Amino acid sequence: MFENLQVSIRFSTVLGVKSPFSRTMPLRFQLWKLPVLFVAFFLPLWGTHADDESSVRIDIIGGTANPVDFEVQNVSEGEVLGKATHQQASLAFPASKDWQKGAVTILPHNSGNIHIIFLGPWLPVSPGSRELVPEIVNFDDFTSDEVTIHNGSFEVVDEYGNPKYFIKGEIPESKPAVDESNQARVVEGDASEGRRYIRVWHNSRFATTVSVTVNVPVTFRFHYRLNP
Ligand SMILES: [Ca+2]
Repeated sequence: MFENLQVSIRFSTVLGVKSPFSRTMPLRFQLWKLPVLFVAFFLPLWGTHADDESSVRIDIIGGTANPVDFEVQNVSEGEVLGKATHQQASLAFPASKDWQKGAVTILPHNSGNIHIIFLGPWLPVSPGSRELVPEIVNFDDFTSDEVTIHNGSFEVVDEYGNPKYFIKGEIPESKPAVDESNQARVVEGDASEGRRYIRVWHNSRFATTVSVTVNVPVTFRFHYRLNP
């Protein structure tokens, strides 16, 4: 969970920087307009255990300025990594190279914004190593019946080719380096829904922000697979 803690701290730092965009705009609009090259919302921590190599990961962080407390109520075919805290959870879902459905339900204890981060498993090449196996995974069709999600099918891209309403985060001094071969990006082709989906790994990922309401359970659904 220390890893997640650092995620939260770094994310707060990034969001604490005054945006050149209107301060009256909702947070999610500021987020997707931030220059993607300078957005890195976590620092790595070199723990003692690796995630399952055949898995995808979703991290949920309970906002920044007015943190949202929440609990994880249900996870489909997946598990909560470590111990979820009241403001953050890291979830792993077993994956194959075929698209499959996943879901997670949370119960917010107050209203506000939460961040959903799509990434791959944390896989050091050896115990204690900073170098990771870049396991690339795919996500598509991110939906919810209870809250508004913008561009959850990743069909709309911005001028950088990134999905609108999402921000890209990359680990500084990533090993291996983030480059064209492994950078988080939108892929066109064998999508689960529509024409496009995202590929990400642990050190290069996308995140989006959604607004939640106190005591209204929210189920997030998505499709995922290991990169074929
Ligand atoms: Ca899609």
